[in-house]
Amino acid sequence: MDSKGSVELQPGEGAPGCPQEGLPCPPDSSELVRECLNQFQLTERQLRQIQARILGSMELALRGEASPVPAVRMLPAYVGSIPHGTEQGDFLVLELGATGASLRVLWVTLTGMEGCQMEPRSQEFLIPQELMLGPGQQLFDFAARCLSEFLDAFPVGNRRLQLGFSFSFPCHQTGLDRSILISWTKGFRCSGVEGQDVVQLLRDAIKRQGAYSVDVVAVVNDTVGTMMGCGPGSAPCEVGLVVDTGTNACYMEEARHVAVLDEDRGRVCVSIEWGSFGDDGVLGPVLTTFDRILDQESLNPGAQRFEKMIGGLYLGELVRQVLAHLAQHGVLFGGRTSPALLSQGGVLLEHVAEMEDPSTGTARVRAILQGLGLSPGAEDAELVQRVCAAVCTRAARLCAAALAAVLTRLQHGREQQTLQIAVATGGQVFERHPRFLSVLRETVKLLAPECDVSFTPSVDGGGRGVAMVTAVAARVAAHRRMLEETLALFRLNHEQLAQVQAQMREAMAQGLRGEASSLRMLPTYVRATPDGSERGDFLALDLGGTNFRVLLVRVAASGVQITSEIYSIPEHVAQGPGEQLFDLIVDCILNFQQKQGLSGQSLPLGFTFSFPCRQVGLDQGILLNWTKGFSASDCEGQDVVGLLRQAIVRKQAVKLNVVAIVNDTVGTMMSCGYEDPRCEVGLIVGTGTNACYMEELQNVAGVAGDVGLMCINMEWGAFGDDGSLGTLTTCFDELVDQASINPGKQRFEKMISGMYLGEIVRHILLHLTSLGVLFRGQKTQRLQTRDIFKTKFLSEIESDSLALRQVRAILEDLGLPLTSDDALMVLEVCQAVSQRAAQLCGAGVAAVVEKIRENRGLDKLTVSVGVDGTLYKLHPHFSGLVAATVRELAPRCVVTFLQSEDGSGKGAALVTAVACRLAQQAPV
Ligand code: 0WK
Ligand code: BGC
Ligand code: BGC
Repeated sequence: MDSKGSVELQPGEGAPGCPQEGLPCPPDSSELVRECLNQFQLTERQLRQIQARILGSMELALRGEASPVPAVRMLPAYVGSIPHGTEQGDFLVLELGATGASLRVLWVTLTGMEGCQMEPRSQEFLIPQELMLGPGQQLFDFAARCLSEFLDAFPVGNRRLQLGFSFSFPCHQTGLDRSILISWTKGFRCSGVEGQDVVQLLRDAIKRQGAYSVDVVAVVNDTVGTMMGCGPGSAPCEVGLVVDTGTNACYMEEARHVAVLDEDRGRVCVSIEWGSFGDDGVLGPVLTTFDRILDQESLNPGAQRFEKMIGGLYLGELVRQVLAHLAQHGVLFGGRTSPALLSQGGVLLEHVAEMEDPSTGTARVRAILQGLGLSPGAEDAELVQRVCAAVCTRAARLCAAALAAVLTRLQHGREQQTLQIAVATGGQVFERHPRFLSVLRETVKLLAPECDVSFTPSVDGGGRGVAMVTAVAARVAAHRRMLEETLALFRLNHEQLAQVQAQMREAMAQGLRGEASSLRMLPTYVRATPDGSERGDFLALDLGGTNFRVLLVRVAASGVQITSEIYSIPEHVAQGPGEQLFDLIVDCILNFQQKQGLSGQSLPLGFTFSFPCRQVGLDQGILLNWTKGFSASDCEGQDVVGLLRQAIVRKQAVKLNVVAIVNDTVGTMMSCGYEDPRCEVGLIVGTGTNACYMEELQNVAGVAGDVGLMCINMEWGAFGDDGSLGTLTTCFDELVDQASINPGKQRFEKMISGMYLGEIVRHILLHLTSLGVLFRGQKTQRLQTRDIFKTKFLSEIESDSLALRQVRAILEDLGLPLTSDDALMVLEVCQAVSQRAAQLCGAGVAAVVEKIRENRGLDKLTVSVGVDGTLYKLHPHFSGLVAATVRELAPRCVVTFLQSEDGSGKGAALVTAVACRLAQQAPV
């Protein structure tokens, strides 16, 4: 046992006392016969070594550690679930490569009713040899011609048909309908196909044929079709074993053990491609001289060594080689040969199967040999039968060793001591060869005694199995189409985003001119960003985001120091009497002062109030309307600072000196502007969304003066409240708006901000569930619960580091019964919703920076944007998408986004500090 656990097969363990190939053989004919036949004898020890070696290679490949020349390939087949028999409909199946030089087309009708099966109608087409070795396109055109010739017999009309492509060659599958051919095997070697997607080649050929509209929705390996076609009434098969012209097997592996898959639950079908076992030379010691000759003369020398010892394409050839050898040594047929005996392919599987069949009398054997141009004596027939038996028995025993390795792998994978398993078998060797299955069964019992294996011949060669997979694929494809149709509503192109930018520019101009506009463009009376000379201690309040915060901000030469406390505003207070809300705010201030030892002190206070306010001064702001789930009564139309002062009086608290009320966008701009004087835009993308920027005073109607700048709070959350976003809003946006406490309001905000994205996703999931696309169509109570799908889930689900399995964990916590396909679709829904939000936000920022650039008549503008808000900060891709959209829509602006570290409370304190500084400098 070497370090990697693989077993070295002991050389020369063939016939006792027989020298290896190339050494002279003694003249005695019976000795010669014995030496020939002994070469095909495998000891139990050798079979166990082959079993162990195949198991080792399987587990290496599953872990993705396979050597460059993988002994076995372990190719995931993207078939996760065993069809649940409810599949129904008419499906076409095209089989290529399973039975050598023939192609088969089937029409399979699945009734969806257990035990009620309609006989598939099929037609076989012989593939001309030159097509198997010529340009690939010709082969696929031939397949398309056969398909339409087959369909000519059916009343198809212009019905769209779905086809499953059974392609029996080693392929890297990257999806149910995408499969790259690794290498041809068996008698095929067409050019221009290896490394290509064989589904696309078939689709192109069907299109060139142009006779029928056929969708190729699935491609499967013949072993998968065999496993899936496991006859009704028997235990579902979990292994598919094919011994036809070639040989291979597939089985249901635990998904978590397949390294290339990002899966930890459920099982996935893996095509082993064991035909290539031994291509790394490990079978050397048991290969006979005849195996080596056969391989040298084959289309693919050195490849598919294991297959060439088992597959029906080769058994006849091996027998021919041995018979020719014995004849040439005068042991058979009186030393005479025949063209058939000396030419490749002269002896076929059906010859071997019939001759080897104990029930076939010597007379029949001799007749077959005569058919091959030989004149067999009486003894010849018996010896030929022994040769056939030796070759086929070895094949069956080798196949059993490989199957035993699969059974052991299943035991390992399922951590089971014993195993009860159903194996579906398919292929000519099983159908034609009388003893193959019994030798296989016996040897499996010997090599895997703890496994109780039942063998179920697959009905109609796996055609029904392929149809089942096609039905599942058709369902998956239909679901994908419905998902794409739904998400297409959220995909905004450049023109649409440029349109939003232009509409926002227009609304900004109207708002600044004081005309009707969905953008109120509120003057904030903040005329300057901090110049660093501000000093002092300030209290700051920060209301309107996720948390209500009270802050003590110390502005000193050495910088700004902040101490803060977070308080929660319960929903019933945010939506209760205004007095109660402001009383709670004062209680928090008092609590904070007490904790900070500031009780009794009256520090200048800056109030970040993140709602639309018409300011008539720095310390006076009339609340226009609540947003973001707030609706406290008797506040709208009131001066918020007044309401705070009244509460201070009601609470007999020391007279707090409220100096400034600022919007959180302004606070954020000021806070970042303290570090970077180029910061002239404030952006919030959190519970709500909004932006402010430094506008030329001359452009602001209703405010005296036309020199210098003034910060404008755009209140862009309300953009589109005039219906101008109607072309972009979806039915899901309408549902969210209708269910909100301010229907028809804040439409732009409701497509972008954290308070709403989760709800948009939830409505899309409900819609897709009602279409049966998600969660098997089961609408759970929880999914129908408002706000159950938090926006933070989008950030978690879309994080690159989160594998699908974690996505599933989040969704299962929501009590959603889901498959891995569901998890993937939920991820795509989240991506579509957050991408649209980020792009719309980017279009808004592009409108603002372009406005500033044009205001200043600059060819190029360099500006910074101060940003805050949970969604912007926590979502893995949001900020990047916003920046990309701004680069696309405002290429003449170099925009730096500065994430605000201390929130807008610091900004409010700085606005207060500026106001205090200006007040001190103001001439008395
Ligand atoms: C933190 C700021 C605050 C603002 C909030 C927005 O200090 O003024 O309202 O960000 O983000 P949210 O908390 O709504 O996610
Ligand atoms: C191919 C397999 C196929 C097997 C049986 C082999 O040559 O590589 O993909 O399953 O033949 O048809
Ligand atoms: C408010 C704005 C605020 C924004 C971000 C919106 O709902 O109307 O005033 O700036 O949310 O918090």
